[in-house]
Amino acid sequence: MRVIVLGGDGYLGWPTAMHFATRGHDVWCVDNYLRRRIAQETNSEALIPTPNLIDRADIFEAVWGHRINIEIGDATDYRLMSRLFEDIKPDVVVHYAEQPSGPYSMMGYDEARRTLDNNLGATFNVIWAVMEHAPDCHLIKLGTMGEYGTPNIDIEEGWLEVEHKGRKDKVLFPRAAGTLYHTTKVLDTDLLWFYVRTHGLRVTDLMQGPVYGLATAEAESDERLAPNFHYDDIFGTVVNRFLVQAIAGVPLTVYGKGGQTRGYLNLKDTLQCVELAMNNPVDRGDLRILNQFTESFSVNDIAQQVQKVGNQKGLSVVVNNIDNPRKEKEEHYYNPAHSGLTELGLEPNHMTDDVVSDMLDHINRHSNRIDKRKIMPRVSWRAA
Ligand code: USQ
Repeated sequence: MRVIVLGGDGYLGWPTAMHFATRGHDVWCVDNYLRRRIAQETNSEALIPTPNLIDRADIFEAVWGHRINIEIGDATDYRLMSRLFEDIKPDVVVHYAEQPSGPYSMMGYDEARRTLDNNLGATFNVIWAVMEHAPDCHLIKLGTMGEYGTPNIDIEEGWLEVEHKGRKDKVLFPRAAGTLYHTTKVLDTDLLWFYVRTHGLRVTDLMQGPVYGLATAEAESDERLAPNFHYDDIFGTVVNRFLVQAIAGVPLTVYGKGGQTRGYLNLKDTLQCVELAMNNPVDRGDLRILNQFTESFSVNDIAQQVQKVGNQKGLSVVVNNIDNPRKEKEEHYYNPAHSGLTELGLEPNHMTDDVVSDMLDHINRHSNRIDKRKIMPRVSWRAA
């Protein structure tokens, strides 16, 4: 298939591009390095230095013999998007081209505005580029489990059957995001749903939980092909942060009581899920929403597991409950459905002790690059 990966420089985008290329698809990778720029601006660079996309594509081709086409450009620039979709006529577009950090989106007006403009602008342009130049293209959009928040009822996969005053209908599951970033994803879903209804787009919206890990088959072949692995408070997700903290000998930063529960998945499973969505397209006029995670954990569960495995390896891991910089429920009900991807064939890579141990070993090889100034939270929701 002809596949465009928007946001192809990112933690998920680059591994996805390599995964599809090794499976024989024609891949175009588009990115404007926004995340790299924000990481520099906020002193939040990734643990492992990664070459730019053009160099990475050359290294990948030398190792694997497949070419990934690179386009350095901004998805919020419609002239670029229009030209790309007109030239490539993709069968599939995987849309990751969003500012992905909740904390960054909560820093202040400029960061919130940049997140809003980038994320909505990119999604709007993808929709229009598909409609104008590739109306049969399957648009696979990375949403987030955070769109739903933490309601006191079971979370369904995207839709809710309601009965109201004796009548029944199916509506989008109510959403209540906890950051401006997560709210842009709610708005993305509404935009997509509007154009699916009115223009018959073909869309899969993947509600993904926090991702952990740094190993994929392709990335392991050469360290220069590694994903952008962040452990800072801005871009680092909680499991990745705790692993680095364990190696650095810094107490694990559990925010508040640590009962915050989310659905997590291994980076390898992100690739599986996106591929399953691609290989099982929806019809035109369908918005399919799938909850993309494999296991639910509280922050305390994760801290305890990292502490146990770390201590077995001779580290002395301490867990610290610190003031929660975020506004979120620290004890709550959480029971989201996630059968859709399993039915499509997902075979989960669970977070076993062996998986945690391997990740610790991998990070340990780069321990000299850990900058402890990036670990404590620097952004508070309440400051605004
Ligand atoms: N947390 C801690 N200590 C830390 C970091 C985080 O206790 O040092 C807690 C947070 O307070 C939160 C939970 O861990 O309750 C998850 O936080 P996170 O930073 O791993 O994830 P989040 O900010 O929600 O965002 C990440 C990605 C985002 C993606 C989202 C999926 O950055 O792009 O959309 O995970 S989800 O959380 O399901 O919305």
